[in-house]
Amino acid sequence: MFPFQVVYRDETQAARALDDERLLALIRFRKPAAPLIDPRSGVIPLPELGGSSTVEVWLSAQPVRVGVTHGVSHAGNDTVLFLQCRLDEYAPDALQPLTAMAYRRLFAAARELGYPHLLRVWNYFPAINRECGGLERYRAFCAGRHQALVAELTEFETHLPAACAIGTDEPGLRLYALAGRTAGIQIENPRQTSAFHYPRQYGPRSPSFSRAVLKAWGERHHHLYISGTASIVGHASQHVDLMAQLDETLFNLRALLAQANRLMPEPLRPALLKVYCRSDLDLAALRQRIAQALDADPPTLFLQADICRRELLIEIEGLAVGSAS
Ligand code: 3EB
Repeated sequence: MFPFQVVYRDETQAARALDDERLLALIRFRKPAAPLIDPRSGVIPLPELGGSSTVEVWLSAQPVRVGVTHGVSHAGNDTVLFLQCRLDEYAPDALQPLTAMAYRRLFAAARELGYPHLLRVWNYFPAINRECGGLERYRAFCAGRHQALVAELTEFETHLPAACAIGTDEPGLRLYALAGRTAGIQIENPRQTSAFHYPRQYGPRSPSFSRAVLKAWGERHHHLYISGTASIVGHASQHVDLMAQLDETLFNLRALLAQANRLMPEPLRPALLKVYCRSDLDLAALRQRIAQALDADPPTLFLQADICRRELLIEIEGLAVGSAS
């Protein structure tokens, strides 16, 4: 059995979702209206493209316990823990120590509650491409994350969570994470240099994440948490044209799925995608290319966002599932 499932719903379903005792997380996509009260409720402050108003709903298979520990809000069942933390930035050039602290808190809360394995982390903060104190803020973020992960993980290069790091227009560093009682399997992409081995030209500390994490939640129930994937081959960004970047990104996603499928009796199926793009676009054309390349038409959410390299126009992350019978 899967310990939880993730679905997209129309925003009109939000109130009903919050009444459900099996709700692990409810994510809205827009400007944050009110401060967080419910530990299960979060905001990814990015405009949704395409005219619909979507909420992301994480539903647990069992009853959920909620709380706040070390400033981290959390909701968990017997198997997984959803965590979130939002920190104010006290200075724009202090993102590194703030990020390190946020990660330390995530680990402290996850460990204390008995879910020591971070499987997936979503990172959002403003002005991701701005230079502050001589360093691009994305690179400062990477330095802080690296500092915390080196300290917290006993085996750094083989137990990195899957991740994405996305630029917003709203203040505050927001981290969302999924943690498990047991570890997942780190998957790297044969077409791409592992991000934790990127050369120094991309910043003083390499981005500490894995391309995907494969998690067996039972003999026949697998989740693949797919990191933000972009038009990067080796370590270099490819193409200036958006559609060419999309096609390269889809090649990367296919290669990543194939790599994970080597460990699977039956192929994983893409179940949910999130597409971040810098500008508003012809979504119909994008949807068509995605469906064609992946031979699947999973629910897909399009968000307008800044990507962590200036030249990148699009990034895709998501979830694939395997439930062989
Ligand atoms: C890349 O492949 C593109 O820093 O957490 C993708 C996914 C990217 C996660 C992160 C960055 C991150 O390097 C950017």
